Amino acid sequence: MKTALITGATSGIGRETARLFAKNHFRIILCGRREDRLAELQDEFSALTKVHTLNFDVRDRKDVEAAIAAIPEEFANIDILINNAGNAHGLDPIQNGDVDDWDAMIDINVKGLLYVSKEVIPGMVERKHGHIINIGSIAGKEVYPNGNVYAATKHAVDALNQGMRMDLNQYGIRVGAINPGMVNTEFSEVRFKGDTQRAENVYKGMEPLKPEDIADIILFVVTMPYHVNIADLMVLPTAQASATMVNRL
Ligand code: NDP
Ligand code: 8X3
Repeated sequence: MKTALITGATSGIGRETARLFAKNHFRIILCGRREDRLAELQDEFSALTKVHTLNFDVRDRKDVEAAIAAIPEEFANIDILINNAGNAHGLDPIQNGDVDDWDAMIDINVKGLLYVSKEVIPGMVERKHGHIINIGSIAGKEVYPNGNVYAATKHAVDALNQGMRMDLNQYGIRVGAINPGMVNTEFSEVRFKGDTQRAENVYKGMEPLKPEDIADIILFVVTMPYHVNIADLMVLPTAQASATMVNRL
């Protein structure tokens, strides 16, 4: 039974990946800040597999260290790390950007990913075995107007994905990124700070990806034979051709 640690498992892509992993009998460690949701998911998935939950904010380095260090023995040998926790905060021209939003995105999407990786990688190195999947974005491949800092964080994820793959190559660890386009999750609600109307408009007149679509791809990636590493994958809704080109009805 493989063990997978999924950050951002309380919503969207992370939650659907957790659900699919549970159905496929992976042992899962679910991380997030919303404790009530973690408890619900633990209840739901425990009927299917072994589940452990970790409640921490990826921005808090000490909490990340303590939570991962305290993982029970049964879950301690992590085979798969899904670096998924992340969000956009705001969509503003650089001259109007909110510095708190910038801090949040840099601290969560980049530093948080590093803090978690730093705690999980040594075990993989020791075992000479492991698989890290970094959830990037189309925004890690191209920049779009007002996407400035979010795109910078996802470009950083793209760079870290390449760097991790190089540094961990000698230990036989697989590292790859999945870079989605528009996925209908809580992402836009978070970006627009709870403005549900504005969030819904993002997907108006087009069919976005569902988080289940990305979960299916993650399952495919992690179940390929070990000599196969899907290093970098971009996944778009059919209606989306680039970050800014979307075919709307
Ligand atoms: P959601 O908002 O639905 O989920 C985000 C997840 O990240 C939640 O589980 C949330 O949990 C967790 N999270 C956010 N901030 C923190 C934090 N400070 N500490 C710990 N966990 C945190 O969005 P998605 O599922 O869409 O996003 C998942 C990933 O996919 C992100 O990295 C995003 O950038 C990327 N992505 C999304 C796309 C989209 O269109 N939806 C497209 C391309 C990439 P909690 O709040 O409980 O802590
Ligand atoms: C999320 C997709 O286009 O808002 O990463 O950047 S987008």
